[in-house]
Amino acid sequence: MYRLDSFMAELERKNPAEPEFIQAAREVIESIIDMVNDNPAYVHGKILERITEPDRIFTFKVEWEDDNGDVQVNRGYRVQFNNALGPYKGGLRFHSSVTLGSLKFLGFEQTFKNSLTTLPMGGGKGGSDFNPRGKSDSEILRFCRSFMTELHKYIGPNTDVPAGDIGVGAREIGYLYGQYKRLNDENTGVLTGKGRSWGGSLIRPEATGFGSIYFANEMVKAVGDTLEGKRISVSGFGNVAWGVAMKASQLGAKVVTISGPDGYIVDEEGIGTPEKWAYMLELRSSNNDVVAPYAKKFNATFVAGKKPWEVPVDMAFPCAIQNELALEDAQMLLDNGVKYVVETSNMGCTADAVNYLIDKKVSFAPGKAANAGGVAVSGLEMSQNSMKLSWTEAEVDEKLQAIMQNIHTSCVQYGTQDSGYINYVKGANIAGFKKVADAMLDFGY
Ligand code: 2IT
Repeated sequence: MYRLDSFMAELERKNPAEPEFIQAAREVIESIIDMVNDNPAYVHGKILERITEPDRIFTFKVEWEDDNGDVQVNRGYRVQFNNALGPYKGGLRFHSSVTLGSLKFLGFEQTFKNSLTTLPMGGGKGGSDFNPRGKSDSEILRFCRSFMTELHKYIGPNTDVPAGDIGVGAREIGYLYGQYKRLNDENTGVLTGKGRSWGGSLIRPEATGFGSIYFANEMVKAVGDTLEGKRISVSGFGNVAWGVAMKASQLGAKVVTISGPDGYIVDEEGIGTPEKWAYMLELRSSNNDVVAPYAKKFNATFVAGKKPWEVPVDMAFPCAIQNELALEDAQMLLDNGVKYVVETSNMGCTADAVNYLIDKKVSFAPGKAANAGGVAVSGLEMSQNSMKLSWTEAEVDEKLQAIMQNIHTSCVQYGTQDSGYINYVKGANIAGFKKVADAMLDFGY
């Protein structure tokens, strides 16, 4: 019989100074502990101890030369968290906030997210504390080459398949894949998010944002509502925010904000034209990490140094980074009438923000459900690479929609309360956990 407090105390003792990992683990374990305690095979099989321990972790030195000829040293990581359901799968994050603890939280979340997609993928995550901001293209190239020179020893198309995440987009995947090919002399699906002409899946760049809107579309339908005419705030301005802005607009909603480390933009006309979407990509590829220039270009408002959660909206989509939406932000959103919060970044909301929103019966989707479209299309890219064929954009999009609908159905199945309120956190955690845990028991120890 597990007790939450004593289990969490022991987990904290074993993983000191890793607050994000502990936060992610607590959220999952709170949701599943009653179900686990009702199942003697889980309790006897020590499933919680086993599922919170990564299979293995690699850390390595990444030496590279900057444009001044100075040698720089960063730390690289790959956390192979759990491969019960398939090869380790999950992105690489290049960001100054990267630590072992943050990648353990991401690898842990990824395990359940990947399970929710129903595709055969285990969970992993990697990256580096390398900060791409202000780096030249050749510095990025040299860093990626050095990173892969070490990483290639630990990955493979049937064992561990990394992809992009914050700071790792198509350009970085190109440089990483190029070095992998030099070292291994093979063309395989060892990375996803590849370029379209060399094995990439159509709509992989759009997939996380599109998937999140497809999920949101199911959320509104579940309560007899529609996306048509909804006012939406989005944080971030990268790949994910871009996909959300495009698909939301196509389905009749209006995205009125994006944000960066410098502050946020309010565009009352909506970020709804191809020109604006193209400009988001331009801002991102400049590597300056700012959104302020958008205001000048499109006659919008820039609010310096703040997050967009003070803007009144019907739906909020955190799309930047973990813990970007705190309790006071959730309170402000609700005071201004928010009906739905769709966490599209990984663990974008703090624990007390999530608890508050659920307590107030706001329809809240956790990242592992709402943002699973990205890794789902990665899974489809792996299938295409294995079969040596390529599906059309329409085929991939159709599969993505079906997967997001299916994840929503799983959340409803395991998360609907007697009152009819859908607790998506509980639903996603139970549905994601069960498949991984059952496979682990099938395998013995
Ligand atoms: O957080 C995520 O799901 C990702 N960064 C995508 C991972 C992947 O393997 O496509």
